[in-house]
Amino acid sequence: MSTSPVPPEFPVVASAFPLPGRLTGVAPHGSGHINETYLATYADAGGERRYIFQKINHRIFQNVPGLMDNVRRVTAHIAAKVRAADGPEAARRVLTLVPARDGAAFVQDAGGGYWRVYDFITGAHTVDRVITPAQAREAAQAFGAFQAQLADLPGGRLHETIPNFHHTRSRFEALRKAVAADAVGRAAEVRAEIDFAFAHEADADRLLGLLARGEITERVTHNDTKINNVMLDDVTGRTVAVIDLDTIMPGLPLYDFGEMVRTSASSTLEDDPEPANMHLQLPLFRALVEGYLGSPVGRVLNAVERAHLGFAGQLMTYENGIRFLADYLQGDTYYKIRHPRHNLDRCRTQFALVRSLDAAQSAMAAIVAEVSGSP
Ligand code: ADP
Ligand code: GN1
Ligand code: MG
Repeated sequence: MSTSPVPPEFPVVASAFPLPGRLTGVAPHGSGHINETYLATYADAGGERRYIFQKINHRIFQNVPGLMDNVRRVTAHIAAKVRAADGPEAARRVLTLVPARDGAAFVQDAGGGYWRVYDFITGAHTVDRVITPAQAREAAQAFGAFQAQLADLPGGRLHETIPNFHHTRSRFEALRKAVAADAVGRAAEVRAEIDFAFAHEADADRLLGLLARGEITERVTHNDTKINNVMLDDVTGRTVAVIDLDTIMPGLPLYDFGEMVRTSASSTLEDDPEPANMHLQLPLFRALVEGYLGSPVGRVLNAVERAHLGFAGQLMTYENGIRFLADYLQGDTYYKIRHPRHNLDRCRTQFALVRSLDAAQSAMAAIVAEVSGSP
């Protein structure tokens, strides 16, 4: 899939939402791999207002009404909490859906595409890469606090917006199928990556085994805790809000922490074309552990979960690597790509990080023990 410019149906879609004033500009926004995100500006005599329009990728999210039901429940629940705690700041601390004119949380365009609108969170930004331990600590604290906010979400189990999303065994079987089918004739070229993936197969079952034996617990988790899914204040650098709520569903806290390690304790971007640039940065890992264990979630993690914080990083990095590899083998049908070898670059750089994480398991365990033991 490649990135698309603002589509021709945009004005009709925009007119379905009761936004004040006149649409004065719209442009693609952000660097997400799945949805199409646009920043739209409206103006009237009172000034300018900005909104985020998103066309939801419904080839990937096949139950959009269910997904939007999750988003509505989660945002309403968090909004009630931040209104109580944060007063006037509350509007920035959670995504706020703008209902369509008919009151629905989304609209469908003539081609069947699904669209939603959020208030633009002002005075904040996202980063694609963590540079300082302070940023890593902040992100981990934010995702930990976010998960704690959802611990008492009423209304029953959330929809699984992508079934088996972090079921690494299923991801592995999908790769095996993609290799066997070799739909676009790329398998020979990536033999080394396939061999690496197959050699690490046993890892796919480790957390699933702990879950099956009741040693770790399912909770409501974010499941996509990439650093660019947390908005940071332009002035203070502190967390404003956790965003990208499409994959919130039952999951494991270790998936959330592991995904943070992958994106926030690494030395370069996930798609760096030079895998040798990619390795674990232990000071950033330490900051993540401090932030996560210091957040309200730290109080609910058991000893088994703590003991697997480092492994979780390795597993999520492996999982992303095999997903990128499977997509490359299938002809790039899932992630947005900017060039033909993009998924292969991503895969190779993820596997470099898996190696680095594997080599650092005991160093990571020592850090977790040290941070857990400190007052
Ligand atoms: P994707 O699922 O494609 O990653 P996201 O929901 O994460 O989509 O949005 C992509 C980017 O758009 C984010 O990384 C962020 O920079 C920006 N963004 C999303 N929602 C908002 C918002 N309400 N206010 C300001 N920026 C936003
Ligand atoms: C996708 O939507 P985005 O860009 O935040 C993907 C994640 C991957 C990530 C890899 C729904 O996240 O699972 O970890 O790319 N989201 C989905 O960068 O598949
Ligand atoms: Mg995102």
